[in-house]
Amino acid sequence: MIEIVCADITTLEVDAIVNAANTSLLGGGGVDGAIHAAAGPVLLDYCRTLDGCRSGEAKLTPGFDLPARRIIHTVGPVWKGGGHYEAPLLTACYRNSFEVALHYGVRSIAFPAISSGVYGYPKEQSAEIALSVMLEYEDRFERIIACCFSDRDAGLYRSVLKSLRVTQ
Ligand code: AR6
Repeated sequence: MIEIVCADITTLEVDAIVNAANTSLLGGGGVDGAIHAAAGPVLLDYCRTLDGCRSGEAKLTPGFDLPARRIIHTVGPVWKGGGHYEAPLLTACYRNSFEVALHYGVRSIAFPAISSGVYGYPKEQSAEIALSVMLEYEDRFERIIACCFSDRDAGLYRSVLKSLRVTQ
């Protein structure tokens, strides 16, 4: 079951939230900054032990002070015009996050719109990738939440999901 919500992902009570991190895993701005601020400084200490994360891969930490039990950190591609493996890398972010989640028994998971902020991925194309992979995994989770950060983004997600379901 895929739910599209407009919310601050740090407030969601789910088994795991996904972080749109960078390769250092040592924090940053955007959703990454919000997650580190809400989880507390012990998250940074834990992340220092992980030796970073490559683009497309995913690593798990506890949620610490968050309502979510766990955080799955993934690193989206920086948009460079579309000819630099951005689409397969973004697809890998969602797939690898789901695979890590399944491995740890996660039943409810929330994703931000990975790469669609500072990393500049065009919003509609990133929504198509996000929702296509969510549809692949829909039957294996109780809740999959696409957590948008504006009503406009949530509207885009709703229309993309509708068209993907029609063509399925
Ligand atoms: N809850 C949900 N979504 C959010 C929140 C939030 N609290 N805050 C922002 N968003 P971005 P990226 C949305 O830039 O493009 C960091 O510095 C935002 O509106 O956070 O993958 C990292 O350290 C956008 O739709 O991530 C990296 O260096 C989406 O989250 C870099 O940014 C992603 O925007 C990663 O860039």
